[in-house]
Amino acid sequence: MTTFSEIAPLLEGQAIEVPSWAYGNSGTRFKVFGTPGTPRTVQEKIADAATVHRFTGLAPEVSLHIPWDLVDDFDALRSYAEDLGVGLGTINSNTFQDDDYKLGALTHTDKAVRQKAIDHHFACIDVMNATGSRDLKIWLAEGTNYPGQGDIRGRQDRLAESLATIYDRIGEEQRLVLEYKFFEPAFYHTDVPDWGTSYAHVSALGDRAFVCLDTGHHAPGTNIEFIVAQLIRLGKLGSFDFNSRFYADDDLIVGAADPYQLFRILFECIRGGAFGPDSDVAYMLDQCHNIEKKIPGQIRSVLNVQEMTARALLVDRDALTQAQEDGDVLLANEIFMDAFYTDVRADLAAWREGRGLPANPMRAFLESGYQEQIEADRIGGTQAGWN
Ligand code: LRH
Ligand code: MN
Ligand code: MN
Repeated sequence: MTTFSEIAPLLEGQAIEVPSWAYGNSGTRFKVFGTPGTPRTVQEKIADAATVHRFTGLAPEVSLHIPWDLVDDFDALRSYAEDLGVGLGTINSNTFQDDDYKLGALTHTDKAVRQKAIDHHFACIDVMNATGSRDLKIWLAEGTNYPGQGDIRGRQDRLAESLATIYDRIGEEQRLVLEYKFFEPAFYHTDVPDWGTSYAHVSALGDRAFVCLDTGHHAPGTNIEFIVAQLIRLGKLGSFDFNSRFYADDDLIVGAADPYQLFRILFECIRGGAFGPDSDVAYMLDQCHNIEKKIPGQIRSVLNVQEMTARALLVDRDALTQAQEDGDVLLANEIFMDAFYTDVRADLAAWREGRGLPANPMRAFLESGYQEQIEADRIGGTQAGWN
């Protein structure tokens, strides 16, 4: 049996990147509820993200979405973030909120529209150069709603060409990560619906292109940890967008719907060498907090990832391998489940205290007065959100 003290050093340095948009208002197509204290500016979103890091020690980078987080001076934004103790992480492009992209962006039949979308990615790379970001994350809201509406094959060919043009522009130390999603907003076909399509494109691009796996972007019942294992095996797992879902792309708090699935995913990361200082995989959240307070929602999220990581590290891998090789089905499953059922919360609390962090980050935040302060200060102006 592996003990907590044996795995504790491996938790050191765990980093979960948080999305700027988690701090802004969001909602469904039915209603966006405003939350008191919601940031009005990118700077306020970063300040809130830095607060999550201050209380948990787990979230040293904030991911930006362009143009939601567009500012005049990204060098200044970087210094602002660094002064608050966080860095600027992945830059997410956005080709889903412009009328020109109604029928496609990187896949559009009109070369001028494709070039506009490519230019947007070039602008994102300029942002990355100023912020010091490593990853350009591309998610494409492209596809068709009706059979016959578009030439599926032609769209793939144009996509490959557009991606190659963008990839040519990224720097030696930078990476392109391509996210897939099986439906929505397109409902008949999506141009990058699954990991295989993303893998085909990033493999054609080169060594600095990888797949981004968003946990909410699969059909119900999909074995996501299998995809994780396969992508790690192929050397093409670039990043995660963590969230949880009951039905579709719900973007709920990671680990809320199915902590066991999160455990299984993290186990495959650990097993595959994609966890720890030698791994380049970016662990990011991609979530929205429609009805709950955003900062506590993010604190809960990063703690959920930490907790399931600790449990996944507790799997006695030697014993597991032995049981697997012996063909002992029930023992292998028992070893796996023993780790999953281990309550690590008290150990983690003590471990945090040993590092000068609050034993209970959620309670410490609620008692800190930060929420009351932002609710009092951030009155007026337009609240930032999914705009
Ligand atoms: C698409 C997505 C993608 C976007 C984010 C806001 O559903 O997961 O990562 O950038 O949501
Ligand atoms: Mn995502
Ligand atoms: Mn999504």
